[in-house]
Amino acid sequence: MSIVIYHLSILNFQLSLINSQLTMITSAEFSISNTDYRKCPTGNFPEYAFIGRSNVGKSSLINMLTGKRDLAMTSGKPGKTVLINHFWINNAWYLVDLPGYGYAKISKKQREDLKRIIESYILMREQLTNLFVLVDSRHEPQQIDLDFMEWLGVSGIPFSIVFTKMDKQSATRGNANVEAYKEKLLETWEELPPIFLTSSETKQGREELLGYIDSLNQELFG
Ligand SMILES: Nc1nc2c(ncn2[C@@H]2O[C@H](COP(=O)(O)OP(=O)(O)OP(=O)(O)O)[C@@H](O)[C@H]2O)c(=O)[nH]1
Ligand SMILES: [Mg+2]
Repeated sequence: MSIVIYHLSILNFQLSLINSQLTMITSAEFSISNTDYRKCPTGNFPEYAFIGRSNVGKSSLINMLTGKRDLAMTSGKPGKTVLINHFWINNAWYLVDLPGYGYAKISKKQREDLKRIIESYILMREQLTNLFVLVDSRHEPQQIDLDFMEWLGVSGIPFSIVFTKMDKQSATRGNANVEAYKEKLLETWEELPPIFLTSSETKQGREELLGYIDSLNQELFG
């Protein structure tokens, strides 16, 4: 009996090793910054892009996922990322840091330029496999995010929702906010997209997000 249990636990250990290897990031390098999706990297590699309001934590999340503190540029001030930034992961796929939307303190022209850059990338970039829409877990649903997700739905863009900054409040409060958000979404959506709860400070959600990307890669590569 004890031998069987011993063997089972070895098997379990090996399985968990395979699992953690699958979701491991072995290399992450900055590739290129662009304002035009047509100048983004060539080749048919899957891309996973991060979008959301300015300052929500897109660049920090990319650094947390890759384990590289300074890979994507972050800032306490909103409006830091103004280009489409590609990061080459495991010599096989890209993470893409996009500019934020909804930042009020820029000119109308700058806002329109950013909107055009973001929208054309999302609508036209064939390699875009999944878009992660980030929302701050501390706030009530914001109309600008709900409208953006509505636009994604109408445009047929596959997306997931990532709640950020979970460390900035108690787990009870954070989970309650996420539940309230889901209820709000269900007023207009028949089904909820995949949802992830994250913190770039505590690395909460890292395994889940990487595991999800991995499962989509597996679907593509077999
Ligand atoms: N406590 C905490 N702070 C975070 C987290 N994620 C981001 N921040 C902070 O939030 C601020 C904005 O983070 P960024 O990653 O630059 O946000 P962004 O969405 O890329 O912003 P833009 O590029 O301006 O659109 C920075 O001061 C980060 O340190 C988190 O999970 N927890
Ligand atoms: Mg940024």
